[in-house]
Amino acid sequence: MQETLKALSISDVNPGGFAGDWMGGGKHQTVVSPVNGEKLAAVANVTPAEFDTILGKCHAAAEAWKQVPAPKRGEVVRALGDELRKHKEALGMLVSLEMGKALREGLGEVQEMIDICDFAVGLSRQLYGLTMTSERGQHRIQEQWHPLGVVGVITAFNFPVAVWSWNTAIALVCGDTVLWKPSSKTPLTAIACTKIAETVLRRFGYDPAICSLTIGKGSEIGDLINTDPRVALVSYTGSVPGGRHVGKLVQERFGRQILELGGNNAVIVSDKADLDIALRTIYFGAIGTSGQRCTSTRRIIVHASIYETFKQRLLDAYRKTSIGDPREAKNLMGPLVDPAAVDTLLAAIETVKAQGGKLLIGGEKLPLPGGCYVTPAIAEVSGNLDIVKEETFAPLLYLMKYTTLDEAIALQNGVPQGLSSAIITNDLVESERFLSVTGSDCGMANVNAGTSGAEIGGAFGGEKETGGGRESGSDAWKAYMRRQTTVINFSGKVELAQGITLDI
Ligand code: UN1
Repeated sequence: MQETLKALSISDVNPGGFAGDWMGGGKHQTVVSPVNGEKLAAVANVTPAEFDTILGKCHAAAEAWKQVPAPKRGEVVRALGDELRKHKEALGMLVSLEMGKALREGLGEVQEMIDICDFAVGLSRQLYGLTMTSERGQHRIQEQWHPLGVVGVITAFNFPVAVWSWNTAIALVCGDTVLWKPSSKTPLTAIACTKIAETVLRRFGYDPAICSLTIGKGSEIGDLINTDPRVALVSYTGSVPGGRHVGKLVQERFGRQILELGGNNAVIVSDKADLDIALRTIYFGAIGTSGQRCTSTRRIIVHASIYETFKQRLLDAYRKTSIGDPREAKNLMGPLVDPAAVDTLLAAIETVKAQGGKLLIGGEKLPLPGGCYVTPAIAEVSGNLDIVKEETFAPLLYLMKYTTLDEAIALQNGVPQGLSSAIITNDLVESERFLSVTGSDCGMANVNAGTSGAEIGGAFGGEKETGGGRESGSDAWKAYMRRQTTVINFSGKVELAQGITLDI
């Protein structure tokens, strides 16, 4: 533990604010590891006055940064990726220690950071606009993309470093600066990442306030980000109620926003499925990150003819799940993030039962140090009960039955969230139907692949209460820039559009 903290320059007490200088004159917060209940380190939160200084510097840094040619900005991102490669082991371990995910997943998360840096470096030589034909002779219409300014990045505990990197790597090549407010549950990984970014920016001679940090409560520091017009874009990852709050505040001032909110992801298991594929993808989707991914598999909709067989196979796999210290390779499941998350799971299970569902397995608190370990639960339900429509951020999987594909798709779409979805089938017609306009209504729809574990190359995000935002790959970069449509007249005379004539 000490070795990891040292490798990432984390001290006993760490200032939680950065914009070229480190500062933290606010309340001290002790970070306790859910792995064993031991203290990791303390963080000094920023005060509102310090927030103002940090944002001021981050905003000022944007002026020079936007004028650096994009491929040169890409060089910084390449170096950031290289630095992350060097720190992969330590950072992956700190992710596990701070929020409890299995080390293999902590390392996978850092790999996502490296991957998005590679993607962004290529992007730095693109950032392309379109040209259109003009109705006027010797005119050209063209669009170009300019940086926005400060991007406020508010992240959740469950992907404490990757979500920052998706936003930051793209924002940096787009010419924006970044002000990061991490979850109060995971401030140490945020400090470690900011230190890495600081080293890289200083090495290149750029203003380190380009990657600023502000640690504090969402209701205080988060709202200062949401309401300040100096923050051009707020990229928020969190719960639906959180997103509703952020959305209103940012919209009020006509700021831009990217919302990545809750998921309620289902897998349809067809009678034409390869059940080995179904089992492996659902198992990882449901217990990975202890069910605390926004992409976690929460519902499985199984064809009636294979329902009992598949249920037994899944229960067998669940029985064998090794749960414990996430640093040990044999453990597939670590703790939940904190004792409150355990209470949430136990309460949800009681509600499921009260609403007519049947608990098949799991949902027990384990007597391990730290008090955050549970056994993953499966509940059998008759359909989308009220509790099933909510995202319980814990390893609670709902199992339901279908007979026709129409019915399965209706169940899949019959929740307020729309992030990720999957069908396991070897039938081409079923697969195409699932991906068609009358199929899955989610931002991500997979065939014979699970709901979680999206690659950074695709656009990441979802519909309905998931918020509509897109991050990461594809053309998600466009949300981090402002589009400018330009008309260039090289005719030597004035010709008005829409055929309007003017005799003067
Ligand atoms: C999240 O849970 O907020 O697709 C992000 C996945 C990961 C990212 C999850 N690549 O599961």
